[in-house]
Amino acid sequence: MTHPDPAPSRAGARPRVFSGMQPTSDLHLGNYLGALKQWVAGQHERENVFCVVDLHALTIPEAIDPAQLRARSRAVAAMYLASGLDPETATVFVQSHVPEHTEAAWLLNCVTPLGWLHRMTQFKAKTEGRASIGTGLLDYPVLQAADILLYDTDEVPVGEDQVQHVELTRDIAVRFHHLFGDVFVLPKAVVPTSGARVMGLDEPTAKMSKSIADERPGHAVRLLDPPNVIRKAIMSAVTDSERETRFEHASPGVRNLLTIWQVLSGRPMTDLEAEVEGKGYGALASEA
Ligand code: AQP
Repeated sequence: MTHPDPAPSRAGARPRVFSGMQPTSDLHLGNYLGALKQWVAGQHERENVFCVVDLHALTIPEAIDPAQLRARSRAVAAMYLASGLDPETATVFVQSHVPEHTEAAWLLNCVTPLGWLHRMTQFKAKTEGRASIGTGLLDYPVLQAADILLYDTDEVPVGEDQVQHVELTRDIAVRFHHLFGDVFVLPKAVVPTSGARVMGLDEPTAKMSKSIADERPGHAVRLLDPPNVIRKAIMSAVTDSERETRFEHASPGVRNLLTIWQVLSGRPMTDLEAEVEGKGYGALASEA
C-alpha cells in the first residue's frame, strides 16, 4: 500500500519524533545504533517524545516479573538520559502511566483487519516454536500504532525490524480516515543508513536481540557490560575461514563487525577495509 507523504503536522513547527524501547532486558548495541543514537543526534532540531513501552513487554507474560519490569523501566529511562537525551528537550515517560495509549489502541483495533496483523514478520518470528501464543503478541503493533498516532508524530526513528510496524501504523490511520475523516498525522519510519540491523555476534544471520542475549553470553554487547566482557564478546564473534574483509564480499559476521566499527568510528568503510586488509580477523575484531 502506498500513501502520500505526510504533511507537516503543525505549520512552521519542528518535526515531532516519537519512539520507544521495551524494558524486556538490558539494552544492547543494536538498540543503541538502530534507534537511540539517532534520537540523540536529532534532538535539537525536533520535538521529542520518547517512551519506555512497558505494556509491550507484557506480550510474553512468562518472561515477566512485575517488580523486575518496574526496575527495568527505570533502568531503560536512565539509559536514554545516559546516552545523551536532554530532558530539557525531550519528554521521557513510561507508557503505562498514560492510559490513553490503551484507549486509543482499542479504537484502532476495531478498524484493523486481522489479516494485516498475521502478516507481520515480528509476529511470525516471535511465535516460532512457542506452544502458547497470547493475543497481545498478535495485537501489539496496534498498540504501537496508538503510541505513535496519539502524539501527531511525523517521524519514528527505529531499527529496520520496526519499519513494517510503522507502515502498518500508516495503513491503520488511512483506514480510520476513510471511515471517519482525517484525524491523524501520517508518520514515517526513519532508519539509520548504517547500523539499522545489527546482527548477533554469535549468529550473524539473526538480529541482535535482548531476549537472546539473556540466554546466550557472547550474543550481544550490552550497553552496561564492562570493557573486558565487551572485548571477549567481540573477539569471539563468529566470522568465517575466508580472508575477505571487503564489505561487499565479506561473510555476514565480518560485515557485521565492519558495520559496528564503521558506525562507532564515523570513518568511511573504504578506510576501514584498507586498514585490516590482509591482517585477518583478529585485527578486525581488535579494531571493532
Ligand atoms: N539488532 C538491532 N539492530 C538495530 N536496531 C535494533 N533494534 C532492536 N534490535 C536491533 C531497535 O531498537 C529499538 C527498541 O527495540 P524494542 O525494545 O522495541 O524491541 P525489539 O525490536 O524487539 O528489540 P530486541 O532487542 O530484539 O528486544 P526483545 O528481545 O525484547 O524482543 C527499536 O527501534 C528497534 O528497531
